[in-house]
Amino acid sequence: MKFFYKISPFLFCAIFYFWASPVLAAPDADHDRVSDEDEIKVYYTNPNNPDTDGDGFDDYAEIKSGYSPRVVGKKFDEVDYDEDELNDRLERLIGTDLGNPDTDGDGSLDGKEIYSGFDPRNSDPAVRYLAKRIQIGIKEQKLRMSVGTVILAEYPVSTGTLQYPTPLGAFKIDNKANRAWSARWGLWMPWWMSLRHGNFGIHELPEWPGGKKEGENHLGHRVSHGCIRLGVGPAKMIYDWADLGTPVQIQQSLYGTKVASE
Ligand SMILES: [Ca+2]
Ligand SMILES: [Ca+2]
Ligand SMILES: [Ca+2]
Ligand SMILES: [Ca+2]
Repeated sequence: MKFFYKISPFLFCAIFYFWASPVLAAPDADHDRVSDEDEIKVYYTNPNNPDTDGDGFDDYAEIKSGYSPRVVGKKFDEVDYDEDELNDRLERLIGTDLGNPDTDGDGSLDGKEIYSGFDPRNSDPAVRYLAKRIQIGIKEQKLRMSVGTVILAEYPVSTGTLQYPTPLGAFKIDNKANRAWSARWGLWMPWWMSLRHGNFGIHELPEWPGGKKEGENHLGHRVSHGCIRLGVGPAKMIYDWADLGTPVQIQQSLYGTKVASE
């Protein structure tokens, strides 16, 4: 008994922890540090194989570094296991079931819900709306699309030059057109989303009457006349996604303080 009086309280705690941990820890049959329950219900991995996809990295290491433990060489955001148009990274972030295409069982796919502003975790009409939001960071030259508190994606943009800076502040999409003509600058603006009643807006890389289109290499640089220019692909996708009235917050930085509402 004398021995116990001599060991430090810290050592005593450590001994207790290692003695008690097999009892306290959740069952983990393959000892890969992902519990059986998480393997079966969350990640859809094999609870009896520490390296489900056989790529030499165990399930835990892959999950920790953002890789899918189910598909070799793919990150979570490159895999849509249940084919519901919502990738595995977003499913984990939102808390939907990455193995069930219709988590709340209301007949509408998780991906369809989230991109149209609905909560795929809840079919109750009273609480199922998630607000769509666009943020633009001048410093980062990026447009971010979100629903509720979930960031769906970020895309490179080109905003105004120092001479024609993009205004900062809170705006709303107040008009949309597949293709708008700028009389002032003599160019076409595909997938036009107007802010401040046409004073400036968001659109795809512009096109000149001769058919020349601005190059993608301008994205990430401040070369516009004040508008926010998006690449081919994201421009139409955001045009289709954003409803009239969708708030657009233009900030010096996406990580800085928010600009007060107009
Ligand atoms: Ca395990
Ligand atoms: Ca693996
Ligand atoms: Ca999915
Ligand atoms: Ca659903």
